[in-house]
Amino acid sequence: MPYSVPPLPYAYEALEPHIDKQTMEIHHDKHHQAYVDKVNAALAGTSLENAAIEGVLKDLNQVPEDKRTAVRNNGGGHYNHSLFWESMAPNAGGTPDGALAQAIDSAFGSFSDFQAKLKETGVNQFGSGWSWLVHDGSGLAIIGTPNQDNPISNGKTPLLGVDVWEHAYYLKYQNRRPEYIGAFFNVIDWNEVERRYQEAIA
Ligand code: MN3
Repeated sequence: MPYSVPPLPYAYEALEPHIDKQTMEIHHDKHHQAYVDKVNAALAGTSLENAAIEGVLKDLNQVPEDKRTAVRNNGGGHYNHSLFWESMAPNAGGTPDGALAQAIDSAFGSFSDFQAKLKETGVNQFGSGWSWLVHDGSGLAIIGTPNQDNPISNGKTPLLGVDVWEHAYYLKYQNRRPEYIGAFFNVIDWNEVERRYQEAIA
């Protein structure tokens, strides 16, 4: 089965005013669709055409060499955006609680230190990429990745990612990436991030 773009789990305008409707329409319907079309084209006719995208990205060396860059970029784009839509929700934001809140405090000092580091990593990502909260096998960490690379290709589990490609914010925020990342904190679905954290430590 070729990959397909999952439906957005809320309305395009649901994240207003933090993320605007037009950005969501273009980002979900056009950008994500383009990644899906291109990874499907790259994997068509290979032994991986029915493989789950997560497994493909965990070991990119299994991808035929002449398809590997296309799969890394576009398969990564598909996987990253699928996570991204689910990491946001209307009437969300705030702070995590329970075990995840404790893990954040112990890894970063405090929730506001965590916020500052996720933001700084996104602001300092040169060009296009992502800033991630990951579980690296021993605990929580924040890392940046260029382009559509994903932490799973380096053995880490992504818990939360903020897309810092210009297409994620330019219509509303233009060059103000720090402001966009600040606004992103108002739409994080901490229940989903907590669910991923519990899965990572299970
Ligand atoms: Mn994007």
